[in-house]
Amino acid sequence: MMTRRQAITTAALALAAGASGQAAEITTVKTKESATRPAPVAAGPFTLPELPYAVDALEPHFDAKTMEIHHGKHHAAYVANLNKAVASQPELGRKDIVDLIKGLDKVPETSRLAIRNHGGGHLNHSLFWTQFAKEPQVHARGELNIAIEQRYNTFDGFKKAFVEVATLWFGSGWVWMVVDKSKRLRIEGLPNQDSPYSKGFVPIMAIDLWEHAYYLKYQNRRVEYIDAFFKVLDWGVVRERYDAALKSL
Ligand code: MN3
Repeated sequence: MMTRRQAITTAALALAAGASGQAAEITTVKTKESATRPAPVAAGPFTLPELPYAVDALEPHFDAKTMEIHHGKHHAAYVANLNKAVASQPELGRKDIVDLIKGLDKVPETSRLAIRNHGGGHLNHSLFWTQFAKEPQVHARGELNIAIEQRYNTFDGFKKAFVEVATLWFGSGWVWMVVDKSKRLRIEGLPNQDSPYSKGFVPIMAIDLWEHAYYLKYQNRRVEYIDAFFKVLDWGVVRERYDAALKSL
């Protein structure tokens, strides 16, 4: 299924390629295929991003079944409900998800809570999947490591502080590593699907502490889940996000 934006891009590519070009042929086939498929539930401008690895890539730390349900059901539901929330407001659907969540206070009050919850859920999970790797970089490097050592003395000092907040976090929510407006690193716990972007922070790493993220494998053993999280967290990605955050602030 193509989103409206993809459809526009595809149409533009077809025009650019011309009627005899190879790209135009491929486009024709794709259009025919998608025309025969049933319309998905709550289709709209926002789409579920694919996982950047196989569902079992993070085994044994994150099991395939949890990944499948977490991504394919939970994240998909946030996307579907976000599409419902913007269905009557096409101008909101045209926004980038980060801009939409950054400007939550400008969203009409009637749909603000739905967008905060489901838009936040979509954005948070999109940031979550992309920070892991099968063979991750297990230690921060570069400017990020310097900043961590300045703020938390050592890399392990940071981890200890983060684990403590994540372990003690009460109820559904996320614990984030963010960069604040003064370009300082902070650890922030936020409830539900609230996003650091709505509070003026730039998130660079996060742990999902909703039970759906770990209960199937770890049940009430949250500490083991947090430990597993750090086994697959790719500090190379976190460093890239940190460098980008410094430029954007
Ligand atoms: Mn989740």
